Amino acid sequence: MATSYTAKDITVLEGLEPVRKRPGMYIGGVGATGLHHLVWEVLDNAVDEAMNGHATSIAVTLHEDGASVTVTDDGRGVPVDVHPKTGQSALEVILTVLHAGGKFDVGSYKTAGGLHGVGASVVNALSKELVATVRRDGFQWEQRYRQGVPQGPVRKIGPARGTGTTIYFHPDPTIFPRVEFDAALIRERLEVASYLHKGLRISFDDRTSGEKLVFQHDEGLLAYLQKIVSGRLARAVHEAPFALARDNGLRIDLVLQWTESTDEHLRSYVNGIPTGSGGTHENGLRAGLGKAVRNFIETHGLSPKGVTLTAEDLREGLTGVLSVFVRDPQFQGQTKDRLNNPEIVSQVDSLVRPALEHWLNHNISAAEAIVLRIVLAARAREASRAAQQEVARKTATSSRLNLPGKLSDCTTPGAADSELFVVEGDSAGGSAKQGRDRTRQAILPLRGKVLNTESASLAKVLENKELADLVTALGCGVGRHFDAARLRYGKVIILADADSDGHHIATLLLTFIYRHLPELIRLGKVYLAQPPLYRIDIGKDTYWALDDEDRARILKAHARGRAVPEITRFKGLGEMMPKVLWETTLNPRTRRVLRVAIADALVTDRVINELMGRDASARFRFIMDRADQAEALDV
Ligand code: 0RA
Repeated sequence: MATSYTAKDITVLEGLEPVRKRPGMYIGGVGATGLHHLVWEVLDNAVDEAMNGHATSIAVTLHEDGASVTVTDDGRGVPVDVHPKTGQSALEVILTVLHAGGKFDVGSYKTAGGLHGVGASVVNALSKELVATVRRDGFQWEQRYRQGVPQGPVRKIGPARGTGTTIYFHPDPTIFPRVEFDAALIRERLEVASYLHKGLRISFDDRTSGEKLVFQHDEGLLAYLQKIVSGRLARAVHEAPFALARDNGLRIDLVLQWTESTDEHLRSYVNGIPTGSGGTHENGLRAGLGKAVRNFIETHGLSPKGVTLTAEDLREGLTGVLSVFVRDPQFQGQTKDRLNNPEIVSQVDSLVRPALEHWLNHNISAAEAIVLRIVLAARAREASRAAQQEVARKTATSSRLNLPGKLSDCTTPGAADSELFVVEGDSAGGSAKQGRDRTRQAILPLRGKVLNTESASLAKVLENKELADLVTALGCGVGRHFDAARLRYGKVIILADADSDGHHIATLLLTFIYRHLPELIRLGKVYLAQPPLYRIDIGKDTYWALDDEDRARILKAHARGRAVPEITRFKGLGEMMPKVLWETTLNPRTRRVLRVAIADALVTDRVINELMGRDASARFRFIMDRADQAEALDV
């Protein structure tokens, strides 16, 4: 970083008009993702100032309107002195010149080129209003902008103590169709940043809800790992996690802990940006980890008899966080969340392998517990493979004979508009069977208890008759044998009572699908039926209410000045006449169904984990909320 810094150091590249003309080119779109990029951009600048050792604290405010944000840091303050030649201050240059951040110095990690690190000028160009405030040299300075255009020079507005930069901005509604920030998303991002940059204090003042939070973690990634592991309700198989922190050439921070959970859970970041689709840094980690663990197992003669360890076995139950800082990151993939720099593989590999092997050799009790866990994974895999093959064999020969006895199939299975209703309970199943359109609607009643599959292996899960029947009826196989092309229905619709038992069973089914048939959700095939809870008769008219709120709404809208409404509460689907069930819940023309979507795989995964074993209705509410967001109402 230069010691003295003025406007002349910043290369002037181009004006801001292209940004307003084609915002998508700079922030990846003008939807919610693009909108939030503006916050990440301003935040990244403040975090950079902290990473370079000049700031210790960042304060983020989401204002009451939910449409404007302020980010303050206690760094050096952007220089405001006007350069004699250009007539501009560094502040103005940073805010009006594309790609001028003063961040091209060696040793800084700005992510030029991608969706991130496009510079504060892009935020400015896309804001109907932006106010920059700088504290330095004993004074406070301010400059105001509209749509990237300065409304005047930098003004000295009074004395000030300390130093720092504050950016207030309100995105331009003529660019963004919907200017409404998601407080939860911002909160999550800030929390993660506080883990990735240990010691950094980040406060969040959410004035849309009145919530005030402070994130600060002196233990950094270790604290993050602890939170993830306990949030997943997974027991660690060894005490202290493996931790690696290096900063020569490549800055890398890594923590790993093996748990009893059956899947692998790695969160990775590049320059503080989540890389949900992994990439070369994750590949390097897997390579280095594989070699270190195998080497340890071989040197100590711990290889199991009769089963070979796969790469997946080595990582079963592994929970970890990987953060790397890469000079010129190239992001790839539809959502630009996969790192593509090839050189990173060997760099990460060659840092991880020796460090992990050394750690295993010096933490023998942890190492032994890990090897035990790995061997267990291999043996369980062998057992589960046999079970899966059994199911696959049954599905492959899926003639009528092999379908579950209690399935009332439709006459056109396999058609795009065919539907499988998974119905709780026999009597409800009976009504559904009578009320349905039998050409395209199949009914599978579930009698017994559905297993809580959150922490069960696939082999165990398939021992559950109800779930095995569901898999057989679907015809698409499960786990590694999943094949969407063999799916026997266009939609899978869960139909459960509108009470807490119904919610519970729907949650268990969704958990099973989310864990073992996630493709079904990704393909948008899974739905929740919306049976009514009340029948409301007013005079000759009949209305159906999904819940108490709906009931109140209907009464308010239709009951005034008319006959006394007659309200019937359904105790369960079973007591609904088949015709009524058809009209309210089954008939594609009149019903409402909610499509289940994975809004954010990480969040969903975490929330399902956190909520399992607790209040069933809370869990259900979460999933319903998510389903709502899919805004896919069937008409
Ligand atoms: C250019 C030069 C200097 C600081 C900064 C920019 C700076 C930028 C941002 C963006 C957010 N917070 C910031 N804080 C500082 C160095 C100034 C000096 O040498 O005193």
